[in-house]
Amino acid sequence: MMSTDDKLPLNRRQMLGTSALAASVPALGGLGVGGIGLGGLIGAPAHAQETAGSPEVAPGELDEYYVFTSGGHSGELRIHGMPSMRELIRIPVFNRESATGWGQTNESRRVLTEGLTPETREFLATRGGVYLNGDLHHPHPSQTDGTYDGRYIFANDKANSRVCRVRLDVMRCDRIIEVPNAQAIHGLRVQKFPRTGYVFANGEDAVPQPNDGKILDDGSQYVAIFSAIDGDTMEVAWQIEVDGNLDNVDADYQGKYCFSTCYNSENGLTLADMMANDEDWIVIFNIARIEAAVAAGEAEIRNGVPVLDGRHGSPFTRYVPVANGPHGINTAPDGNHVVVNGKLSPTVTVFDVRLFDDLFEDKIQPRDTVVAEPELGLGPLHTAFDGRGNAYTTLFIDSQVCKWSIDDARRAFAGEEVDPIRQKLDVHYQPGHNHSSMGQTKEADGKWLLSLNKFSKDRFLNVGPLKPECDQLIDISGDEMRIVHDNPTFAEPHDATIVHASKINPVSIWDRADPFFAETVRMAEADGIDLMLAGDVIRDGDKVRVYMTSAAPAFSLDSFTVKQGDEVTVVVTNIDEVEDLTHGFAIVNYGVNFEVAPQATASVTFKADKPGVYWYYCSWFCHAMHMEMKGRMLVEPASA
Ligand code: CUK
Ligand code: CUA
Repeated sequence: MMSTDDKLPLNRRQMLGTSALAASVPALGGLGVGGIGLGGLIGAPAHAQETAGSPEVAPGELDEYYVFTSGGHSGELRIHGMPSMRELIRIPVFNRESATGWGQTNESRRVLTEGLTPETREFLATRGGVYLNGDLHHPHPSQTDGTYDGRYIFANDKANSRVCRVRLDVMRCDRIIEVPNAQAIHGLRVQKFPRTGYVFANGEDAVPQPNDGKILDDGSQYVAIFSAIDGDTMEVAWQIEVDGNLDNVDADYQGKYCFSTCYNSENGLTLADMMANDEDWIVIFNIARIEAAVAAGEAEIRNGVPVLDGRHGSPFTRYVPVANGPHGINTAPDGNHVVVNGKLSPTVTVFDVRLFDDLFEDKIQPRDTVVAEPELGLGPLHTAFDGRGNAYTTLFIDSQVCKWSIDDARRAFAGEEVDPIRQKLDVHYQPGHNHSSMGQTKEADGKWLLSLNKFSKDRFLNVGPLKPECDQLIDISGDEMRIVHDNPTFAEPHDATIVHASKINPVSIWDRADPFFAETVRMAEADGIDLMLAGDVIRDGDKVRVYMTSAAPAFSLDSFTVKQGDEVTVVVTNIDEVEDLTHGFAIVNYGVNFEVAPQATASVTFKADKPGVYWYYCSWFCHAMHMEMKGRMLVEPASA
């Protein structure tokens, strides 16, 4: 195998060594625990108890924060309570989910299919009609004036180039769009000011444009696409072509700029090529200039979306060189500083957004916007903030979190003799993202830090070769960081958002007028059915619509009869009005199951191609007579 070391400048090899990067994953069990000494800063004393933070939430007590955690390649979104770190619920999004019927009910399939391109729908026609996988990395709630407004949470799907929106009132995904032209939507953040507004989404991988069959084995002919999606309409507002690729993204607090990291400025098609150059860059997008050009009709319409050219020399973008292979990019709650995490470089690069106006007016050079570049340790991936001027950067290779002062980093950069590093804390092991409470808003409160570690190794009972990840809760309220809790998580939280509970106000019972099942209500109305009183079977050729209610502990139909070969739609309306009284509807040996929460309607459509007697039953335990909450689907043979 060809060595990538040959292509790297000597200083990079020394700082990190690509071989060290490759070797780090299997070898780091010991390395992470002991740390590799840097000035005695490593490891907070385990006994440090000066600060107030305790993860204990007594039985019956509620957590102070919601944590919206990505499910990675599980495709779902999860909610934990903080500080207990109890997992509260899972919200299916890009995955197929058995308990709720996500991906099976007509209501969820509408969400999963209506935002797909015609080509993708055709592609999926022989594959069950919906994607069965997704890779959700970056869940970010909508903001107004720099803080959470409780409306929505948005997230990306890297695996199938989609962006979703989850309603925070019912905690359900109501819209998924496929982003055309771009491939592998990875970095995602929202516009903070004046509101969301835009959802910014990075197409990580460059492809031929249009990607219609030409292979072009020269990566320099591939183009990556940055997208701004309107969070209200979930339509792509505009796209912009960039040089290189796009990894992570963040936005400013002024509503003027957003910015992405690029780790493949080489447009390489192999690992060696992607790491070839000494430097990559961040690209800064000028939102006002882009909007003006789109409004003036200067964009090319490609697959229904206005696309501008933002490659080098464009008025819409500026490229600022940073060390090879940057990853996370994080705006500080002070509203001015943006931290770019070096990954392959032991440094982070700090930008001051107040200099971006001058940059776009060509009054200063790109690197003049850099105001600090502290060396923190090996493998900086992501940075969080406490609102008191400190930053917390994960060091993947060192298995540490490094706490440092932004102000001191600036002073050191300006030539003063000052060490910006405050503390290094061992985490277990190999942290990716980390998050502070309210830290991605101007209301950062500096209480908690969550380190999302990629490896758990020895921290939990051995469950076989496939191990959980390890999320660690760190008290940052005092001068010293202190780990107070470990919890395992299934594949694979990349990112999380920690929101004070006061910002989120979900309902407990569905509104009958909710748009989520409005289409099904319209279908019933066309059949002359009142869903709250239903117990009907409507035949329409070989289509049969079965309407029933559920009220603990009975469905309104004890049985219904269809013919083999019929296309059957079963519509269940939960008329119970009691909080938490969810019913389910499962048909044995027919592969059907879904959930119907209080006052909701849910439906499923299938072909009754097996004759015989099939019991249906309530699958969500609802009553002392829950076992008896059932009935029979009678499928008469076609020959009868
Ligand atoms: S990326 Cu996973 S550790 Cu997808 Cu936000 Cu950095
Ligand atoms: Cu209804 Cu169980």
